[in-house]
Amino acid sequence: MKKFIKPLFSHGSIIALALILSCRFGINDNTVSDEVKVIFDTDMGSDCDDAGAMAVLHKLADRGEIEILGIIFSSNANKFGVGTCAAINSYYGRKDLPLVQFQGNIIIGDSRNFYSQYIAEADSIYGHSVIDSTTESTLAYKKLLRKQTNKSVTIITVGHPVAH
Ligand SMILES: [Ca+2]
Repeated sequence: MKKFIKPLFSHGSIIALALILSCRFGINDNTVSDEVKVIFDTDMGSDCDDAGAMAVLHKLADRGEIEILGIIFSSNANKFGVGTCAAINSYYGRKDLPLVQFQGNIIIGDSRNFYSQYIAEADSIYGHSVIDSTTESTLAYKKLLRKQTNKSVTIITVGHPVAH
């Protein structure tokens, strides 16, 4: 019988970490920049890479290296992805972080659900209130960006930003 070994990190999580680190250090030099303001775009739900990337994001915020302005759930194929984002935000003490979702008429993303429903519905454990639906993202994106100065926000995506 063949035994398959799954890689520790998926392509998505490696790309997300690279993007986060490039924000932290800048692409062309090794100098540490000031706190980076981040909007995180994710299609949380079908794979674990988005959860890993979000955990890294929250830890960087805990260290004061980034400020998370908001989380965009850019998929509508797995309705529990947004609740998983809410649970992770709550777990890391950011229950009130803006969290919005794509609500377009076309289906975007991966509908597989390996863990997201369990986590999204575990509101009694994590203390979050969003389970499978929240505010539409397009207007929220604009609202988040309007509050910031030009070129001051980094959008990190491991989701489907073209949906907006
Ligand atoms: Ca993803």
